Amino acid sequence: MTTVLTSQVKKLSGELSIPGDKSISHRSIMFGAIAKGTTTVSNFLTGEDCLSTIACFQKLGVTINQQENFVEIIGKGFEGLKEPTELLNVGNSGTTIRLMLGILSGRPFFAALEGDASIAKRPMTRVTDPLREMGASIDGRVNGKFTPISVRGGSLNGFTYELPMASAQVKSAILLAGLQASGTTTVIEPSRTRDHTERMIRQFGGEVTIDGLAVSVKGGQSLKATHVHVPGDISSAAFFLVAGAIVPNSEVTLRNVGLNPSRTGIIDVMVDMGADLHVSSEELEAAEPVADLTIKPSSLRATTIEGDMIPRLIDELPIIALLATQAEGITVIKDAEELKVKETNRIDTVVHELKTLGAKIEATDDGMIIYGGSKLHGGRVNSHGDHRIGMMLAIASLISDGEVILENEEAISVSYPMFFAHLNKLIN
Ligand code: SPQ
Repeated sequence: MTTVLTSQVKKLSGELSIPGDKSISHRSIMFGAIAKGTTTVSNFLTGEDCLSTIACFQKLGVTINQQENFVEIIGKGFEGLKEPTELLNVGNSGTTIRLMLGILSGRPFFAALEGDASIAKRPMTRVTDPLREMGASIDGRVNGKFTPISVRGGSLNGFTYELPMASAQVKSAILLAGLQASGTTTVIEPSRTRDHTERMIRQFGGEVTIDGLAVSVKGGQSLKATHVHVPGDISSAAFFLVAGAIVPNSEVTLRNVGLNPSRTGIIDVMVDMGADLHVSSEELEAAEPVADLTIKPSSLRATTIEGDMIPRLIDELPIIALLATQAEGITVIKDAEELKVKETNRIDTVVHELKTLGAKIEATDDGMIIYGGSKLHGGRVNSHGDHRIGMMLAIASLISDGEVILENEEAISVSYPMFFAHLNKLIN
């Protein structure tokens, strides 16, 4: 679908309650399914990716009742999962396929997984290689590199694995397999990535040991059902944080945003760039910390984003690139080659689409160089089927001085189905 975006906006004002975190919503279904008892989930994200996770577990024989953003999962433990009679379709969701491969590796049955055209291009050997090393039989296109992928699980051996890249999905897949393996499984990360899986193991009554960059689980643990309240997704809030920082005269408050330190790189970078960002009503004791965020425009300066910071804001880099077009000076993003294997090659799509709107931005091998102080103009842009690119372009349009037409707008519903409704609430 093609849509004409709102441009030349004079100000944004008001407050939003940010929808549930995508990463935590996926994991709440998965842990509910492998735990024993009835798990309830509130503020579940009803984005297409998380609905794919529900559909996959239903095909594995798990009873899941969903009513809007409240979900009930009747878990019967790992052993309650049944051989599916149909293909498991993960849609556009990398998290679903990679974490499910970890779960299915320990199950003594056959399952086959597929996804959409974007999933078919995303690398899977990062999970299939270590899971095979643990003992799972996995096959797939190009020797297990791409979907469709089949897995015949069984008994697994615990092991120690040094992650070649910073990836929470790979870490989580191995930990989920490790919970079913003999002995202890340890994952050593090159940089700390989001730790929602580790937190959820504890929330469901399991044990996980964290020693620096090493995360270990013992096999044979039994998880117990619980209630999960999903905090607002900071990756969704990021679009309105940047919008509030670059649209003149704005004041926007975002309620209940998840502030897990492994995800708050966007806040650190925005503050470093001079953003007028205020954190209030912090609740740090919950399984996942939350707070309200208020943002107003201010003069912004360029920055360099690299190293251990990258995994803490990997999904926010497209919208940070837009922010950097409005800062004074040259912003450099380095060490972010993982951007190339997301829903699109996000280095190429960000650079190409922002250039169409008049930004001065260059792609590098592992990131981007963004020249600040650009005036954006109208143009015809494309999400390329990537939700984060679509939302970044919708925010860019707000400060463009001509008409912006967005192609493939529907991709946005993967993570933020009410995105345009929320944006319009702030414009009016
Ligand atoms: O699920 P998917 O498609 O991989 O989603 C993305 C996103 O932009 O929403 C990445 F494209 O988020 C990933 C994130 O980049 C979600 C995630 C998780 O829930 O564990 C971890 C990150 O991926 P990775 O590969 O760095 O582990």
